[in-house]
Amino acid sequence: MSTATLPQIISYGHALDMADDKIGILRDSADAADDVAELHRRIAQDGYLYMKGYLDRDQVMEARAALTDRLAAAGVLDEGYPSIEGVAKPNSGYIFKPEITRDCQPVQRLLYSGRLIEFYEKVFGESVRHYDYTWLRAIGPGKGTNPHCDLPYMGRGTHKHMTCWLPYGEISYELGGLMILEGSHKRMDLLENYVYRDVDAFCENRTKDVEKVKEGKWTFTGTLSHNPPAVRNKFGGRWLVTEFEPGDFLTFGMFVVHASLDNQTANRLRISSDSRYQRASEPIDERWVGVNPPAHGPNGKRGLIC
Ligand SMILES: O=C(O)CCC(=O)C(=O)O
Repeated sequence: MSTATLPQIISYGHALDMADDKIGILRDSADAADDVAELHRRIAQDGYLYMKGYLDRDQVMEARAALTDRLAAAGVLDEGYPSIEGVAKPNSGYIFKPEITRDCQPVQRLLYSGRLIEFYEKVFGESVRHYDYTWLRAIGPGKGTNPHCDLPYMGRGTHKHMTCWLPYGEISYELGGLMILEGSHKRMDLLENYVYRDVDAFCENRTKDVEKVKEGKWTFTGTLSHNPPAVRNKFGGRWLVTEFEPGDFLTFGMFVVHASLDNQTANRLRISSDSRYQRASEPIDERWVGVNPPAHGPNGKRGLIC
């Protein structure tokens, strides 16, 4: 696919620069699915693998149906439409609902058994452990996610784990999927003062920090920037985008800068999950383990003397 036919891409309220050296298309690695050495080469080089059509489309759509039923029960869908269409109520905003994945067997099966787990076993070369927490996003019209790396949110165990971003349905440029900043994982010169900071760590000898934590506020949100074009100008590389289909997934490491396109539809929700996988032999971040993981709540906070 050439970038010449791309519509204007908007992310976090900013129009991206559409010049060929500033925007590109995610590389589809489905062709290398059975060649582990090549997958490793691409992870090292690109920082990500976009596996187009790798998963069973029907299984993904079954998971979508289960999720949209739960979104309907949670009262966030417009009742004038069949729930499977995922039509948002007006002003629905950015809906984050990890809890609806917990007892949702079609989602649990899709993400944590079968083809996806076998894929990570192949990539990691050993048994795989996944986080028990599943980030489920149903993003209404408006802004998507701002540029960040994942490590600040999940860096207390291994740093070699991977995120799997998975769309539940077709995601056009208008509906707004994930985008990756090309080569950003290699820019440790620009990342090192940002990426190792833990969003749940705070200075317990600083009254202001302690007050914020008590009020349930962040002292550091993990955001790298609110301005995707400015991040690109600083890091170089291109923002890499695509239109997603059910069966696709995009996986990447903890040091890759990514963000999402804004949802420019009138009323559709963009439904996706992000889940995490690591080598079973490596330490795991305790915030994401258990039936009801601590996550970024009070039990996830860590006081430091700074
Ligand atoms: O879906 C999104 O908008 C953000 C997802 C994300 O940041 C992630 O998968 O790490």
